[in-house]
Amino acid sequence: MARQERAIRTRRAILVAAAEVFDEVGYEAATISDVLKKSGMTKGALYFHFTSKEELAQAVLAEQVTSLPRVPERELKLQQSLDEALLLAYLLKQDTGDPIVQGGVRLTVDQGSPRDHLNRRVPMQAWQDHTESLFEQAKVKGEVLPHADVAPLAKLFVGAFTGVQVLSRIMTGRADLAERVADLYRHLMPSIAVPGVLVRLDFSPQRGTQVYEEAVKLRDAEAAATVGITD
Ligand code: XVR
Repeated sequence: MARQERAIRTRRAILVAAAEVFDEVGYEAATISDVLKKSGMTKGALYFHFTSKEELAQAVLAEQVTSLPRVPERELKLQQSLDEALLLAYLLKQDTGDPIVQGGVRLTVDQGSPRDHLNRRVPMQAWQDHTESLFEQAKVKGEVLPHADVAPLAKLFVGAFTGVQVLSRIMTGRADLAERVADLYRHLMPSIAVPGVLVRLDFSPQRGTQVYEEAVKLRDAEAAATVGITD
């Protein structure tokens, strides 16, 4: 058990270091030796977990969506979606952010070369599926206008989030990302939410910080509970 725990931590440390390197220099320029230097791990440890730079990048891409801590259940599913978007904006911020989310997003939006063999569809498909499922739950609960079709809407939201993220990154180093995301929801929600729900949604961009704290508390509580069961 202790050894397994150690292996998990080592893998994590390598992955975080790789994500940081990818975020700093991009996929092409990144090298395994940068990752070794940053992580402080040995070559043997790295190659035990990952056999190539490509495998490291694919792992960072895969964990992008799961790195987002779960937002506590909201009474309104559409608020939950907005809170997730604000949480993601928070995690993408330069100083407070999450390296896997940041590195993963850079790998996803950098066009790269077809020869790099990275499958950037993996995280995008996961975001689309996740968003669609949340919208579907909102629909079942009667929050969504009857004519609204949740599958194309989910694609629209993922695409729009990506767009404002790229723009905010270029223009302000993501300093205004939370505002841009709140704006996006403020403008799209009226064509999705039924009026009674629309008036109850809280679009304030500052929610991100508070949502982050709540999500981390929830994750820690769940982790403590799991340890309690297996010990
Ligand atoms: O799916 C997403 C949310 O449901 C809000 C719409 C966010 C999708 C983020 C996609 C990611 C990849 C590149 O962000 C990028 O800029 C949480």
